[in-house]
Amino acid sequence: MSKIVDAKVIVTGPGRNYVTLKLTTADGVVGWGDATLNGRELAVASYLRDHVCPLLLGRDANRIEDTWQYLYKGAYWRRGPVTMTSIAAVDIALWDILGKVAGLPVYQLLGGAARDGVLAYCHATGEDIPALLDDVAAHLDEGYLAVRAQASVPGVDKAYGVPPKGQFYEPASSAVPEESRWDTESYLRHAPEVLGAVRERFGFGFHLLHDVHHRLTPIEAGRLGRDLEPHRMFWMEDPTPAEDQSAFRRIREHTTTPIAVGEVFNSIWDCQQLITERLIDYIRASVSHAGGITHLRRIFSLAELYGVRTGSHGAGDLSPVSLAAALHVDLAVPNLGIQEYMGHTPETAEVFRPSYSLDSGYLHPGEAPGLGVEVDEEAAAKFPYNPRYLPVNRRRDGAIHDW
Ligand code: GCO
Ligand code: MG
Repeated sequence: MSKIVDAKVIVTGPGRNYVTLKLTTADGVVGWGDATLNGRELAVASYLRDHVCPLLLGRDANRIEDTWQYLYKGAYWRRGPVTMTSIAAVDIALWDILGKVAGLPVYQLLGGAARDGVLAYCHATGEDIPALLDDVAAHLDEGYLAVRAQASVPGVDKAYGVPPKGQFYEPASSAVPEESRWDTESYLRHAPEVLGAVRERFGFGFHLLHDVHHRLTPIEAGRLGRDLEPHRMFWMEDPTPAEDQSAFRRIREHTTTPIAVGEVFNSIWDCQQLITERLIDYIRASVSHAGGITHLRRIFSLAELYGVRTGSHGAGDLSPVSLAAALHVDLAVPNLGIQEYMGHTPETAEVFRPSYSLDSGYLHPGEAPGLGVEVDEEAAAKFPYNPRYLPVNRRRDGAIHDW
């Protein structure tokens, strides 16, 4: 029995906002969990501080599954991003503690490495096609074997995935959501041209990915998928709003372009139909939004049964604690597809010191016991929280569209 004696929530804004949970056991072992929910950070901080931390004190840190069930079933009100991010943070911190106590990296506790490294995909972006091609070239030179390509869309200001010149991509950029205009027809005409230009210039010797960011209807997504078939995509991500699971059947009827979805999912119930009916090829749930290592593993096991591979969300709005947790799972599961990796800002690196590494396009979580991430609380205190919201998308007529 190793009792939890302290539970503390740290809110910090090193370049962007992160919420981190710190659990300490009676033996002085510290575990870290990521509780960041982009744009709704303080709701999770409060859920943890006000409703979860008091319940953790005195509990046995080793009883990870029991704690998960206690928080999930015990709340009565199930699922939802705030609840599931909070449970995830506790779960991730408990796995970190278990690894540190055992003196083993978490992936060893999950059954050991099922591969030598985790295939990573990076983000390439450009204001126009030539700029995108330069960025793809730079990433291929860095050794990446898989590249996500996004470019501006004619007539659409502030296209998803494209940063202002020379800046790191960070969509949650202002205290009130920025508004952008969306034009589906323009996007549908332009996207195949963009991805075709990438293949024309660099060939087929690397994996090419694209994120639609939930903006199409099923039939539009079917058309896009078909137009992208000559470019042999690794996947087309989030083609339609993710909560409508049966909609994916319509996309499937029209295209062989592989489909990935899941970054907004919180539980296995959000993707049960998608997986069991084989409507997708990759499940992209994130460890810190979908109930932590315990629950993500359950989702990935269900996916394995149906031939669906994994592709964990790894955007910069998940902290390095989250990325480390995802990498331990990635290394151990049999059905890994790929891991998103966009890195973090230098300010973030002042607060979080991970031991994962990138080599020749593959990530590895490292051999440090637990998750292998150190958090510098003094550095965290130097970066105050700044409210930042994701943008809102409007169509030409002003109606709200999916962002
Ligand atoms: C991705 C995602 C992110 C999200 C972000 C929202 O594929 O990386 O789409 O860019 O927009 O995580 O907070
Ligand atoms: Mg995405």
